[in-house]
Amino acid sequence: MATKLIQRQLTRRQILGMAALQTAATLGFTRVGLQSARADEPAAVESAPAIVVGSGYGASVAALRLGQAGIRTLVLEMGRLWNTAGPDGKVFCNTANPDQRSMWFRTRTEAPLATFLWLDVVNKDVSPYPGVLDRVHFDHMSVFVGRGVGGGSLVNGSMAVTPLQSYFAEQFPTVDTAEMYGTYFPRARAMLGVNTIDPAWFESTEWYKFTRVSRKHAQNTGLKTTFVPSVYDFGYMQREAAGTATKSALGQEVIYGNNFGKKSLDKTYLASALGTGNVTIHTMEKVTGISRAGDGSWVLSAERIDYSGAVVETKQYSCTYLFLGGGSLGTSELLLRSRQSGTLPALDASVGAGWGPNGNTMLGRANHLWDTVGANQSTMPVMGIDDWANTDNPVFAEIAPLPTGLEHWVSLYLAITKNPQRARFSYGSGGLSLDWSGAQSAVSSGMAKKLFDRINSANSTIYRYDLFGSPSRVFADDFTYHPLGGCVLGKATDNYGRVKGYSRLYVTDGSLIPGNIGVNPFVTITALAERTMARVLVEDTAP
Ligand code: FAE
Repeated sequence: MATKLIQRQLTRRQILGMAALQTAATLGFTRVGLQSARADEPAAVESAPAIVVGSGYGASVAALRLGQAGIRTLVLEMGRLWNTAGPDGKVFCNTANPDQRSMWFRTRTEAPLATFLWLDVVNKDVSPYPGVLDRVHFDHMSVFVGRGVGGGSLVNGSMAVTPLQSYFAEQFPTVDTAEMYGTYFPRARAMLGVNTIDPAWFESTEWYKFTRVSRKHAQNTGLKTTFVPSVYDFGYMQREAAGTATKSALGQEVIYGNNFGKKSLDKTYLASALGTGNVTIHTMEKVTGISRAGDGSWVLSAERIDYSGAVVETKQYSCTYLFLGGGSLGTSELLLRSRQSGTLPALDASVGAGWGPNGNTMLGRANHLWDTVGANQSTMPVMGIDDWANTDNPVFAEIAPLPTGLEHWVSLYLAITKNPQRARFSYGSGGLSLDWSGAQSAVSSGMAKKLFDRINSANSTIYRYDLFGSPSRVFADDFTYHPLGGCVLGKATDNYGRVKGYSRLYVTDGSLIPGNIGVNPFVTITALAERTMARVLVEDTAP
């Protein structure tokens, strides 16, 4: 009875939170909270007991658990709130017709697939705007990240995969795996709204023919495939297919946002966080530096930008507890920049180290003319080829869609390889740099090649050479969707994400993961953040 009541209250709280997000968007606020939707609210809250930087997975967990503990919390997010419809009546644009909403201050989109039949038909000119997807370029690696309230959850493929317990233990030898798999992974999956596709529907729908074809080719090679869970609502997707719901995953929407169907963080953790009444989000504000005041409180400098990217205000905030959730790039940059400027001199030497792209490599295979993959493809991947147990060459390859609306005979994959190479971030006059090399990427593509050479050989097929720009490029190993590391758990932090050298400073995002986790990472990031918050709220915030 009591549990039911709590559940009902939480749901009502979540609804209130979502309403706050909606109202703020409608009125064009840059601050979102249950109180901030009121017109008589005083100007910006400049100090709060807790501040969370960013609003991706790690940040959203921190915001919710702080809010539930009754701690007034401010979330600072450099991107916009994605909840107002553009002139076409939609919040987000799709991959076929990208406009200014697609990319973070670009004049042309930079999609992962550069070309089709070697033609420059994928990318489009757009006007600069705080769009939802960013591609951050380093010398030999570029990193895709989400920008906006919800971070990567706004642009990702929704694959909600729990890593193999043995590999998690290998990567995190100091973490109690029984507790992770018994408590924090289940908690994360429940909060994220993870669901699985109905196998019968999967076998019959035209929208996943591309996956069934890739599965057949894997089976012909003697390889194992596995369904992967998702935070895209498969009930909604079935209604899309039946023509009773507006198409989103079946309407070529994904990397520039989904208008429907996806349980992004603004629908789950962040809505619940706002529902506590203790959490306020400031949007379009980038935190640029961290220092410590004489009384031990944290002082943050931030720049508020407008939709042209111009800095319209420089702000200062202060707080007692500071949680960094800017993602692998954002958190590493902030810490290194603060050390460089002399405001955080006691950071551990390992800050910036332990970075990896989760072994990402994308590639396409050309199928036989009779092996059609279907003109209609869902944008949400639901299956992977699981060859991780192959100790000579461990690879987990997600079967990715290429939804063009035309038959193209392409089987596309995002391979996650067990690439042991790591790199280090540093901060200097040119900003953040990363010493990842082309030779380190070649380790990932070499592993992907070993697996897919076997698949091609078993099916008498070849690679596609036309998808990644230069004339004969097969393996796109120079970009990643999964930036991991830079502030590794147990190295730059203690075993719970407390930053070494400082008290009441925490990291809760993907920078804690040492470069590779073997599967798509957001469930792991969420579960680790749950573990950190459970510990910190008991041990560090007690009166
Ligand atoms: P993240 O979600 O990146 O959030 C960081 C937030 O902080 C962003 O909103 C930033 O704008 C903001 N920020 C950064 N610096 C600052 C600052 N200085 N001041 C204020 N705000 C700041 O962090 N993972 C999966 O598990 N499954 C998938 O299917 C999947 N598909 C993907 C597809 C794409 C196209 C992309 C780009 C990623 C995909 N990922 C997927 C990766 C996943 O989204 C990513 O690992 C998480 O979003 C990382 O979570 P964090 O909490 O580390």
